[in-house]
Amino acid sequence: MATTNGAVENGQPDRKPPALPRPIRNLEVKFTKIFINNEWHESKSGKKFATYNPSTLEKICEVEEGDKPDVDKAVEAAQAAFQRGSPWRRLDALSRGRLLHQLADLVERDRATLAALETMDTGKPFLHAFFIDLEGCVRTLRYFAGWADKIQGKTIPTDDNVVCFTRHEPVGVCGAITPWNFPLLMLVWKLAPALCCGNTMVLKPAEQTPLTALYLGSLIKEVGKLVKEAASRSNLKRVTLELGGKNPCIVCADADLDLAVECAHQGVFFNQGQCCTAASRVFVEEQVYSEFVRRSVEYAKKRPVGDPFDVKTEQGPQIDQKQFDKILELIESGKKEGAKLECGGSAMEDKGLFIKPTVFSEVTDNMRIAKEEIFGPVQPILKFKSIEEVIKRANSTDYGLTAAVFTKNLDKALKLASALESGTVWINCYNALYAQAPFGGFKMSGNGRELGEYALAEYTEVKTVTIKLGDKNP
Ligand code: NW8
Repeated sequence: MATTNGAVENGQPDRKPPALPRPIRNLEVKFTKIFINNEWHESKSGKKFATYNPSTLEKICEVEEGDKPDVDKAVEAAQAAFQRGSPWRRLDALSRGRLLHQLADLVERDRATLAALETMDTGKPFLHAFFIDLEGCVRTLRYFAGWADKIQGKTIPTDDNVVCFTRHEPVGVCGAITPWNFPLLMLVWKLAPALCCGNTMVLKPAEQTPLTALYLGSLIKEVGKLVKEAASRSNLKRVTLELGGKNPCIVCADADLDLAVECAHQGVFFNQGQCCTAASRVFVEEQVYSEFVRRSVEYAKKRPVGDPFDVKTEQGPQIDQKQFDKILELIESGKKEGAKLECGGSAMEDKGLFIKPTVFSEVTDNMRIAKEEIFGPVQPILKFKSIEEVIKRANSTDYGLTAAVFTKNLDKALKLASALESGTVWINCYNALYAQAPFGGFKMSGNGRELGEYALAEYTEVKTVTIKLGDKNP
């Protein structure tokens, strides 16, 4: 039943995701070319690059490799599409929103195919690709579709006899470089707010994982109507960045320990540890430290690692050899620097880029595993004695993306929420991301925000219009 503030009691949404379909294992890859202006193009250089399935190390296919001349061509097309008077610029805001909804419909139609492509390309479990990545994509597209006709300025009273108002105009051609850990979801986080504000976009997916981005091109083609303006602008490019993290997860002695253990575990191991949000420094208060470590090790040992198309699998392979080697090197540094290896600590025996869920206890702040972003399935657990101490230690990093706190004490939770230097603080939960809530970094973790109303500011330019009114009365 709905409550007066619009929330749903018990947090149970009406809209239920579809049941998990049987995963498509041997999907034929249809789209491997560069998508510009609603057409498929070969690269100007004639070059291609191969993309590999990280769980089998087999080549999936070859993809046209874009380079500077191809980017120039894409930017020219995006500028032309943004020309004043072009079909895209003449489109009314409601229709812009409808196009984003239609794209969401097509993503839902082809959800199983997109999830299977994502699993082939990244090695992430199909279960997660289907229920997290694709669910997040659809929600983000629909959320920003709704904003398209609600972007508005303000009317500003001044000291003079003028009418002063602002317009929130699209900035123009937006360039986006998207990462390999959530290829489609991170793309949609940029595409949806950019298009809802009326921009055009040039997008470069990571070389490791281009396939879902290309498939989305085919869906955009179905929606039809792409775009045509050139805006000659100064070279002061606006840049928003979402970078790394060494995110503290603070477990107080008064926490619900079952919840804290489970959330800290999922928080660091989710997506093979390849999350900017990874809970990669777990601070546990001394009274519950040994019990927390014991239960976390139990969890890690039980974590099902293996074939990402198997629905029981929670952890697949790392993305590529380079990341795999880097993670194993950091694990070795942990052993050498005197952390206590509780479980894991090496690669799985079978072929592929699988790494055992690894837990280190007795980790201290100066160790490399406590300072460097690992981006792998490694959980470093540290001990703390007081709240003041843990605030200082949690904040003593150049990063500041997310932080989590587990406590039943509301005063403590709010004190930590204000003291922690990060763009997000989760209390008694983890990875609680919503299309409606902004997400981004403090300090070296980045600039600007994605998702929520705040994301619109990154894709719009504010114009002030001031009209002097006549002095004489009519
Ligand atoms: C956009 C994203 C989500 C969503 C739900 C659950 C678990 C983990 C993630 C997640 C709109 C609506 C929902 C997650 C996704 C990306 C990163 C880390 C965690 N996202 N989710 Cl980088």
